[in-house]
Amino acid sequence: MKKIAFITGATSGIGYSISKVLAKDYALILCGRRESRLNKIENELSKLTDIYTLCYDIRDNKNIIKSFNSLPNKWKKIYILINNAGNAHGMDLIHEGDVSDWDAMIDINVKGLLYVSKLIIPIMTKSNKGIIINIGSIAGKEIYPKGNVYCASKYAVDAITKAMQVDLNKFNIKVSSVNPGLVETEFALVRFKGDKEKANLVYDGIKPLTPNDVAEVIYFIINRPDNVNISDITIFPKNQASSTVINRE
Ligand code: NDP
Ligand code: 8X3
Repeated sequence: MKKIAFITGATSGIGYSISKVLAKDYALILCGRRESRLNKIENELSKLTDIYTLCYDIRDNKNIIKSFNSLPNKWKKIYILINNAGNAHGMDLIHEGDVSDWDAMIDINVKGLLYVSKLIIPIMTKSNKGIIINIGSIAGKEIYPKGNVYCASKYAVDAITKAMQVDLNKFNIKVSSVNPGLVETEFALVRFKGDKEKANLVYDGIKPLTPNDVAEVIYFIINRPDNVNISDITIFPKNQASSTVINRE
């Protein structure tokens, strides 16, 4: 079997594109909550490589552990971990935010990433090799109005990436952080709870990144020579200069 890549949030957007790009070279463990999507993607990509799907909510550590333990031994030799699952929930002034949105962002974007990493890193430290790529965001580099808790969750991802780089350095594990600006996925639809009009405004008048643009950068990072680690990369669409400076036509 090919080397194994474990991808969280593989059911849509960036995670799905990463799965397609990596299917050429790796066997894939694909995770997400939407089982029907996982099955569809498995059907599509199993023409290219071996696929194993794990269906869980990344907030539920017990279930993650159970799913992970259900993997056949040969599937546990994970070489690449892509911590991608995550979303923004709501966009409100700090004192007007919904507490359940805050919980979702901290529990999914931060704690979920930690739960998964805690299971997979020991495999890498034991084998003294591995690549971890954490999907952060420009929101983890600069705060923007009403971004508050989502930004906090992505600043946490940035800190966790740096902490991984320090703690895992002696284990020969490469850790990278990929920080996109505006990418057209289901992200805005989730943030605005299905409100298509609001979601469309996010990309109004610009040509946003596609999820494939981000996946190609990840492919590039993975395929650097053994002595090279891309520590941190920020990717914008051409029309974007920062979280708030966006050239809309
Ligand atoms: P999508 O909404 O298209 O994809 C999000 C993915 O995360 C889905 O596969 C979803 O799967 C998974 N996910 C969400 N919540 C959970 C959960 N509770 N348990 C398990 N899986 C979950 O958005 P993107 O592809 O844009 O987002 C991917 C990553 O990129 C996120 O971390 C996001 O913060 C980051 N990002 C996105 C940007 C953008 O502009 N789109 C820019 C910068 C960073 P399912 O629903 O099946 O569980
Ligand atoms: C997604 C990019 O600017 O919508 O992380 O927060 S932004």
